[in-house]
Amino acid sequence: MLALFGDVATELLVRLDGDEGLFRAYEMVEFLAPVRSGDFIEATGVITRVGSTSRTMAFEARRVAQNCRAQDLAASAADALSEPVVVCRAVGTCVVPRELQRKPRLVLPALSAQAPAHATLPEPRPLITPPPSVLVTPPPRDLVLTAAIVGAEITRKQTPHLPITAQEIADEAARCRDAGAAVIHLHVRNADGTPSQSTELFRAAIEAIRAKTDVIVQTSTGGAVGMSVDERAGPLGCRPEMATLNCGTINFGDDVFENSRPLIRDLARRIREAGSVAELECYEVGHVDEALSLVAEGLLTKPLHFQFVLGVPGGIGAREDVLRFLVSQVPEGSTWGVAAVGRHQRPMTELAMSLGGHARVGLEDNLYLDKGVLAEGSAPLVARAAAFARTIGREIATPERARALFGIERR
Ligand code: KMH
Ligand code: ZN
Repeated sequence: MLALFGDVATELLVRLDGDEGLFRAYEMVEFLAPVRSGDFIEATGVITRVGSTSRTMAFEARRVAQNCRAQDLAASAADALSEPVVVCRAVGTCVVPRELQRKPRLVLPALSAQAPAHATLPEPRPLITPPPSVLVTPPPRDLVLTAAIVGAEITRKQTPHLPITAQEIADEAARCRDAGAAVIHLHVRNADGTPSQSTELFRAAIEAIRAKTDVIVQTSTGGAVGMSVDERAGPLGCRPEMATLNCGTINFGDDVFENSRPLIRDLARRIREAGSVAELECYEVGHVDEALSLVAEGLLTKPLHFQFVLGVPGGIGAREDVLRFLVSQVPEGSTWGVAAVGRHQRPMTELAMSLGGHARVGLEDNLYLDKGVLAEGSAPLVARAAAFARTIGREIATPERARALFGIERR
């Protein structure tokens, strides 16, 4: 496993610094599951911190296929696993002396730093055959990172890093912008921390953000479960650059997040009247069809921007086959991103970035940087996503570039 990680580290350093660098030390290595001969292991890595000469990296090795070991089958018979098994994780630090750091030239297109290791096949076979739309479209270079920094459901009890006041929200938005976010998905809170869709609270938060940074502010029209449509539409009074439009009802944990067809149409009209660009939140496959109905009815205009929200208990699962199918459903010329819940946030957003999509991270969807380690705000999650994006050759879009991609007029 460590030999694989060494190869991954070398590729990451070549991509970042144009130099192979040196591996200095592992700070942590966890062996999580046994590896046997005939297992097919895929190793990936991401740069999590860049010092003046040091580069810290997090690695993961997954078993993706294994030998059948059955007496009635050929010795070479192997099965692909429906879910990869994480067999090893590690964190290590490499060094590239200053004089060897140079701006790398991208010679060969490659999607990610990966070291496939197996004895019998020259190339790892994909577990699922990608639909043609995914295969033939080279990933766009620009990648928009959205930071969902407040949310409506998480509490200060769960994490002390949740911003509540307008100033705390603006500070966190600026930190996320510095880490690579172009869009802030915004909810606001009352002073006691409860969720609110008050126009005035949104205005205060947006003004505080504007005073500090140039991010696109995307206000929620989902609010919190149980809010009325008028309440949910509150932030549209601020004429935000962007606003979410939730495209269907789902079970949301033990609650029901109601988005009846009349309510969706009502909010779509209000978003259009506010001059905001809609981000289409889809928690189920049918929600994509609903968005397309809105286009047919003249309530939405292309280009469309979809956000696939994966892994909400009661909604569609956070799985590779699910994402590939959803992507195959969006019309040509659309953009799409992934927001995934809890432990799914990192792998599913990394998959989205590898497939050419955009990504949303942040405390609204996930509180943890690693198992049992609270993220100190959303900015570290953004920084990690940005580091991953760079390693696969994607360029982090500035807010200006994101405005151009989504057809937003600056306000
Ligand atoms: N709080 C969730 C029930 C959105 O912002 O548009 C809905 C939500 C979606 O967060
Ligand atoms: Zn939200």
